[in-house]
This record gives sequence, structure tokens and C-alpha cells, in this order.
Amino acid sequence: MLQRTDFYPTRDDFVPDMFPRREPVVHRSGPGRECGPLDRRQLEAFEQDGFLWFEGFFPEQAVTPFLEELRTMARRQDVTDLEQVVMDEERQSIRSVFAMHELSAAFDRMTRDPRLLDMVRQILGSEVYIHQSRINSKSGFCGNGFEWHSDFETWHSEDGMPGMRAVSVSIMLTENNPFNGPLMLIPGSHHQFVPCVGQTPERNWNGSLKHQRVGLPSRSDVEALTDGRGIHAPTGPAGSLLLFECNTLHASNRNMSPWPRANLFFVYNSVDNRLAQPFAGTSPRPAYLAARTNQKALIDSRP
Ligand code: 6CS
Ligand code: FE
Repeated sequence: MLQRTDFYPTRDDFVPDMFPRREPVVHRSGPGRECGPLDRRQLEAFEQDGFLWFEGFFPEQAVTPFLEELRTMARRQDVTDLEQVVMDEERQSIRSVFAMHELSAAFDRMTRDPRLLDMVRQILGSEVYIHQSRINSKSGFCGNGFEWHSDFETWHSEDGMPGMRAVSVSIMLTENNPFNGPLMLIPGSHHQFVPCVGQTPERNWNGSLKHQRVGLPSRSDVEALTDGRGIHAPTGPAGSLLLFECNTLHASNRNMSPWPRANLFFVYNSVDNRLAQPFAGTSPRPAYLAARTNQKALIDSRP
């Protein structure tokens, strides 16, 4: 019988105040799991802040092909008509492409890069699989932003992710600077679960991927979480890498600059945290948003 106790109640007309998370941030389990590419200082920083930033992790030329691939996709109507491709409001440019690892061999290889997998396995203390992958792209002048939210709150409510044991890896395809809508994170916000007011409509994803309307923490909760912590917006060249915990509150502004901002995202979920039924009671989301059949442990592309 799948776990049906909902330890993270949210998406209702009345919800509890925010409360401490149940799961550890860095999972220690089994001998040898302590080892991995992240040193003690990095593990402590991830535990404390809920994210880790690696400026220039990949050389820029290693990520340029993904940007070329995105530009080619944007010119193909058979691609932009796919349900997993989300256009921006004016349908002028691509906002997101989901399940990119199923559309692109290069993208699939990158999700199995041992340098990434070893860090994620070390943090989650288990084997992992891809819960969701996407490219988010904000063209110059017109790329819209994303409201403050916890990804886990959505994945728990709408995908049935039982607990907080998932990590997002984001690779910058373009320079992320203070002007082109970089990701903003609230350090330490991952320690608290923030229930959100408002029932989840059926097929919510038809609108939420363009403009999220439910699963938004209250402004007073966001303000409370920034007290003493501030907001951090990592910036750096294409090829930079951000690891962030599934429950770290994040947002991004619209892109008012003339420069594009595009990032790859892979969400690794622990094989010990496989999806149950959506806790919001809604129908499961499409596979391009939440893997349900392919939840086998990833094999890395180690030569
Ligand atoms: O619904 C989702 O899964 C997506 N929504 C947001 C705002 N971030 C996470 C994820 O890509
Ligand atoms: Fe998000």
C-alpha cells in the first residue's frame, strides 16, 4: 500500500502555518555514501543554504550546442506545437521545453554525466532517476518571470512526490547577469515547508507552466523567510552550475535586458522517494512533467 499520510498539507482553503521539514537535507545512508566529490564545506553550505553555485563548472563551448539545439527547435512548427513545449504569452518565443532528455541525445548524456550524478547521489544518499527535465528560456525584452515558489510543493501536490529527497541541477546556457532575469533563491528557506492557500484545479498544468496561480506562498511568508537571510541571485558565465534543493524558495524576474537567459534543469529524485498519487487529489500530470514509468536508477555515462 503506497504511503498516503500527507505530511505536507497544502493547496486548501485553510492551511497550517509554515513548519520544519521532516527529511534531512543531506541524506547519510550506508557506508561509502559519505564519500563523493563534495567536500565537508560544500555539504555544510548546501545543508545551510539549500543551494550550491559553481561558476564556470563547464567550459562555455560545452553548453553552446544546447543553445543551438534550442534555436533550431524554435524554428520548427512540429516542435513548437508539442504539448511539452511551452511558448511565452505572445507565442513569440519558447519559454520552456520539458523532457528535453527524451528529445535530445546530448541532453540525455548530460543528465548522466558522472560529475553531476556523483554529487547528487552523495547529497541524496541513494541512486537517483530523472523526475523532470526542462530548458527554461527568457528571450531579451520579453521573457517573463516566475513567482516565488517551492518546486517540492508543486511536485508533492500535483505529482505525488512523498518527501523532500530531490535535487535540481541547473546549467547556465547563457551568461546569467543581474539584468537578464537570473534565478533568485532565499538561502535557508528549504528548512521550512510553506503550505499555500488555494485548491488545485484539474489539469492545472495547462496554465501553471506559463503563469503559476496556485502553490504560491503568501507574501508575509516570503518576507518572513528573507528575514536575516536576504535573497541570492547567482550570476556567472554560460557553463556555470547551480544545485538547489527541491524545497528552496526561488523566483525570477522578467528579462528587461536585450540579452537572452537560458538554463537547463534536471530534477533528480531518490529511488527511495518514488511518486505516489498526487496529494492534491488531482489527476497525475503528463509524463513529460513527472516521470512515472521510467523511474529506474540512472546509469552514469562513465566511459
Ligand atoms: O510545475 C513544475 O513542475 C514546474 N514549475 C515551476 C514553477 N518550477 C518547477 C517546475 O519546472
Ligand atoms: Fe521552480
